[in-house]
Amino acid sequence: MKSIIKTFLTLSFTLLFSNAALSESHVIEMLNKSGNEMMVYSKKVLNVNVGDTVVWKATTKGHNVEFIKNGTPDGVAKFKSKMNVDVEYKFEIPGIYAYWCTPHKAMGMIGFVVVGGDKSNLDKINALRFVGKSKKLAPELIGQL
Ligand SMILES: [Cu+2]
Repeated sequence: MKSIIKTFLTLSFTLLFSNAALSESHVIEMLNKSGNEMMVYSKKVLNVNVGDTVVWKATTKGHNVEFIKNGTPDGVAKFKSKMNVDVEYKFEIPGIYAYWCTPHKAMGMIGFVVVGGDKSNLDKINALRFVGKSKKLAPELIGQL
């Protein structure tokens, strides 16, 4: 009986930890200022695994997260968070996700998440139209994907 319990516990722990290793949580801060940059996400390019969650923290107010139209893999629903609050998103579909902060999209507040190392929608990402300061920044970031 004792050995059965021991086996059960060992198995439970193994499952628990392998699960934790499979799906991670990543944090990106939404900031008014970082070094000498204004209006930025703390990580502009992030690679995650399928099933991982990203939490965008409203470290400073006045920001949000909006997936750019045609800037996500096929089958991903429209996503636009409320202003001023922490927001999280679980990435289930592989591919490149391009997003921006709605009020600061022309100030370079853009970001990219690559899910599962899948860059099959890179052509669509390259075809996106960015505005203002983001016009120059976007190709630089896309080059890092
Ligand atoms: Cu913003």
